Amino acid sequence: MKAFKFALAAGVAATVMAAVPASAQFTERNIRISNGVNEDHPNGKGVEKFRACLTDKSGGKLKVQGFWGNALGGDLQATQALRSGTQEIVVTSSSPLIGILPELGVFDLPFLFANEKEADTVLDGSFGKHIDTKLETVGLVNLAYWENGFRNLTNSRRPVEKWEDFKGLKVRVMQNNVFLDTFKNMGANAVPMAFGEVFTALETKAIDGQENPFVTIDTSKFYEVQKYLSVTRHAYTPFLVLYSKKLWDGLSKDEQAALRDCAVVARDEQRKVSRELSQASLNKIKGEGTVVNELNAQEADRMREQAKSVWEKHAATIGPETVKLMQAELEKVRQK
Ligand code: 2Q2
Repeated sequence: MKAFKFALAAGVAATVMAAVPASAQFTERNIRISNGVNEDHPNGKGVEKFRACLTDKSGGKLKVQGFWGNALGGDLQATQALRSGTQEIVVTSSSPLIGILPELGVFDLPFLFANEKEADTVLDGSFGKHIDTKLETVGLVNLAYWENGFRNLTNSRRPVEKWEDFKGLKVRVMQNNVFLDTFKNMGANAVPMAFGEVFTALETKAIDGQENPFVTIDTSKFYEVQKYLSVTRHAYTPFLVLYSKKLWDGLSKDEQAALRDCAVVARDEQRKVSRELSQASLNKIKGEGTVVNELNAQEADRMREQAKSVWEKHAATIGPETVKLMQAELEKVRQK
């Protein structure tokens, strides 16, 4: 009986391990993923999928540990930890990293993408690869582009229905010159600030407003300290899923392949959840008493016109070649 039980247990183990070829090289590793957002953000589901996929591919050798709400430091700080090789992964907006790689500023250009399809096609195609190659030169391996989402303005003072309504509003922006100028250009008093400080700054009225996608306004509870939400969709800044190049170079080919594949499997899940939650988050924010306004088509056009000078001003710093390549890719998507 004992022998039978043993054989059974060994059989089960053999079935579990069958997915991983005997020749595959995996070492026991603990992979830390830093997030600025909270775990109920779609990134939570993304990290869950990433973990399950890696368990599968590595026979349980690659273990994933998620950290939430800036527990391992803000986006920039965590990214620097990757560059010095003391931390494995950060899921970060591209925007706070333009000091490290100016080309990333292309994603901050106001009204760049019109919809999710444009964003997905450009990010998952050759333009995304163009940026990935540049990221490697600064010590960062981008595994995939996840969704942050279209950004919308919230504030505690008044509904913003046309660009003149920005006048005098003290709005937190990411630590990024393109955003700083976009909001200054609208007449706002733009204040660059790390994400982790935003809730308290809104609560204490040190600032009037901020801008983020619905899911972040929901999961970071900004609606609790904001009265108005204007659906401006003024930018779509992607999330990068970055791995420390220093640590990456010490991984086996099998480990690298598993990490890349799983970040993409997780991306599809993360985007799906993000898009589903977006509407639910908006409903929740409304239900909590936030006054929501859409922009009418004419005012949206005027805002886009007003933002054009920001493109002109920043093309040189971002790199004219990168801006042109982005425009060419967008034209291709729009012709389809
Ligand atoms: O407004 C922001 O700073 C956000 O979009 C954050 O960059 C983003 O949510 C990250 O902190 C993600 O972990």
